[in-house]
Amino acid sequence: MADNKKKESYDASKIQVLEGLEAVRKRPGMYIGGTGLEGLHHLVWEVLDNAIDEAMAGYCDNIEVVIHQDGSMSIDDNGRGIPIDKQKQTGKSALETVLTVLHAGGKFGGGEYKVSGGLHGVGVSVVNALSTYLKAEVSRDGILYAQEYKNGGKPVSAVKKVGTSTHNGTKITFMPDPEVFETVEFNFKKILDRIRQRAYLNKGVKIRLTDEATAKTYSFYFEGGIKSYVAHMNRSKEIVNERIFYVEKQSGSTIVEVAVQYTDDYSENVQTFANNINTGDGGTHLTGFRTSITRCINEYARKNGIIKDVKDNLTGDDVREGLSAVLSVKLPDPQFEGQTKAKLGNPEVQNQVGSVMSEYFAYFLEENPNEAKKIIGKCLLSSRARIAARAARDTVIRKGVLEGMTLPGKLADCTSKDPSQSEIYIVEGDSAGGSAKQGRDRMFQAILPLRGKILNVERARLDRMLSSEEIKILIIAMGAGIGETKDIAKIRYHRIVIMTDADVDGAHIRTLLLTFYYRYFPEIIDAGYLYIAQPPLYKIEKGKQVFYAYTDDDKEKIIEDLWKSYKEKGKEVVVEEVSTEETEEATVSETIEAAAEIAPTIEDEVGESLPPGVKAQRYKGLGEMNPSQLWETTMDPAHRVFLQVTVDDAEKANEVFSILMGDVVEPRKKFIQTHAKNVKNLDI
Ligand code: 0RA
Repeated sequence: MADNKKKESYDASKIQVLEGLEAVRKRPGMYIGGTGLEGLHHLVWEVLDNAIDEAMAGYCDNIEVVIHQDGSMSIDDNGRGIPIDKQKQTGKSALETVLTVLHAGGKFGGGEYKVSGGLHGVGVSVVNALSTYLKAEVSRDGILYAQEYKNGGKPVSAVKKVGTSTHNGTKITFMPDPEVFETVEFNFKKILDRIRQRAYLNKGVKIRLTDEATAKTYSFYFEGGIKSYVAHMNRSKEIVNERIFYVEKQSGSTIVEVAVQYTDDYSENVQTFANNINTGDGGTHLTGFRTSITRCINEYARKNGIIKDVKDNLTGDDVREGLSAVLSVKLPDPQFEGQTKAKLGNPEVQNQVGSVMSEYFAYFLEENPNEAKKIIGKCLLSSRARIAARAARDTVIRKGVLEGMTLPGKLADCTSKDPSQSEIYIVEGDSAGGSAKQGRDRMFQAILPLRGKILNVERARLDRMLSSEEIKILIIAMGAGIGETKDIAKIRYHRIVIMTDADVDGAHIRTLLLTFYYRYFPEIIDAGYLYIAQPPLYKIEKGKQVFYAYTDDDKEKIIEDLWKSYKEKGKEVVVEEVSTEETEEATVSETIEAAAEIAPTIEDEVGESLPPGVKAQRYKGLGEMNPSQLWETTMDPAHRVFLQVTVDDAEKANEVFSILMGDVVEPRKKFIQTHAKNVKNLDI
């Protein structure tokens, strides 16, 4: 596309003509990734990012997004407005060309910092192709133009002058096609999250989202840009340097923007972006950033006599611990690499980011000696701890505690050696463990009873963690190693089931286990191997009939049905099977929220009036179930209800973990107060 590279003022002749829209309707997945919820929202991102492009080019500072009551969406910006002059190649207006011809964005190359890459940047014509209705309203030079489209991008008429306007801009209103999408219902939260992030990444741009149905409006505008983003990321953390390092500078044709703040975390949280696209797999910008921050810190420390010998230099790992940063680059022609196109490839960017960082982060350290001292103190602490941890781990590994593969005595293993068939139940307490061992199908179900509360690993390092007997046993039982010797391919079970009591202690143990997996075995969660068992809360008996209720609603329904049948005397009781679904999905964060909400309300009695002859019992713990009941209600694949643990929103989950498990007390209190309205006595 050599002729796309010309840099000239935009007019109709620059609009590129490549393909028609039928292709899009035939294979929507090729253009928007799929026709599910993600695909639907791609339409929103496409129009939104076009508006953001205008902002990046310096022409737009206000964007209004509205989810209309009728199911349509509109995105209104005060950019330049799509050109309306006639386009030579098509003989149509530029506006119509942009909306009906694939890739006819007109903003290719040309030195602009356009959002593009992956599935983005396919062009607004794709939105038109996949909508039953679309209306474009363009304000340019005091005139308001409009054109409408129907049935997948067919113009109803030519562009018309419909009025006057006081500013330039584009408003696109579209109604996604229900014949294309599995769902056409926009997700407010999803859009809100995207808008918030875009607002952080494009300082000075105001973006507003309104949901007409609920009359909710959120407005985002960050003067500080990614500096505010870092502050937001760290809002529930213990801060090392109060003053956030921030720089925005152009190097070559790349705009480099970085914000850095250290927290007392053990992990690193660096979010990287290229042209607003989250580069989750890093790339050249991240490499440049890491190299130069390590060099800056070492140089400053040496110059100020904090580090005397080269051999005492801080390593990249030392500098990364507790490092919280946002790195955003904007460049004219980003190259995205890797399977998911989430890695920036442009080689020149490494030195561009490196040179901006080296210069300005060095200034920052010079100008803020107290902050510099704190940052280096944190890095030195990490360094010392790492040396100690390595020594401790080496001894542990040398001793063969983990490698010896001698399975712990507490583990009642299954017969099957096929991981895809095997499950392990991590059970709270020895008595429940006993019931589970007797009730299980030993062919494919292994039982590991854990005693008491496992260590809170959020604050513990690997060495200390490995000194916890319960954790060690768990790691050995899973068979996938830990730390540098970790190999998920060696895992012995493809279903790891956390089975705890439905009370506060159970919730606490579950949260601790989830933290452990989240911190040390995220691969297990990603692979979908982690589950939470759902034992019933109530047992209701009438004569020989036994019903199990897994929720309070279940219980009420069962009792209601029993009353009904009692009143209709003589009739046999028929109550629908309670559990139908095999698995339900829950994110780690939701699961933890749920854990915080579980509390014993009625311990001993069920609190309902029961028909004569009916007995109801609340299970206080798994231990109260005999082996066959435990099998029937919780472990039998034919009846059980598992919650599969997934991290679909790692950042959010990370935050919830920090809030619930970290050192700072205030946000935890607030979290529990807002999320646990029904909790009567919570002892976290
Ligand atoms: C083509 C060329 C120009 C702007 C746009 C398209 C444009 C598209 C969208 C979609 C939503 N909002 C938008 N704003 C602008 C350049 C216009 C010029 O040079 O005047």
